[in-house]
Amino acid sequence: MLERTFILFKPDSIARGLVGEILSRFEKKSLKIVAMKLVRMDKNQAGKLYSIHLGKKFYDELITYVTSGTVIVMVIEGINAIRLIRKIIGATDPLEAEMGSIRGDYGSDITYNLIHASDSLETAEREIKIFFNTDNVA
Ligand code: 3AN
Repeated sequence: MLERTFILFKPDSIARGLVGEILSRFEKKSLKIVAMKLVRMDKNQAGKLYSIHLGKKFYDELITYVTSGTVIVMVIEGINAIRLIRKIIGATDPLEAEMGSIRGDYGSDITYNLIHASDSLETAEREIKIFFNTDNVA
């Protein structure tokens, strides 16, 4: 099924100059960028994005981190895009992520893990709306 998913390049992927490398892996799998922008997230947006983690012990560190610098948000489209991108990215914890995945190859810390991708169609719809006016997404 043709799906759209929400992707966020976290501050460490930008600081480390890994955006092009990561994006090219998506493009080589025939995934298409349909919307993209640079954002400095505020606490309100970060709180909405990570609302399911509210109250967990890593929550404050996660919010501080994702609001610490510029991020890139995008909508990516492709066949089975949600599962495909989660596979390309690898497990949340870089120690668990398979070599060959983005976090397996470049990640070293569970908080500073480079990139976020939606885990379901419902989540993607909710997350896209936090950052994009969906009337303007091609
Ligand atoms: P993913 O980004 O793989 O979808 P989520 O949505 O479960 O993972 O977690 C969101 C973010 O919260 C992760 N990318 C990571 O930065 C952070 N996180 C998740 N679990 C932990 C944990 N046990 N310790 C520290 N940070 C965590």
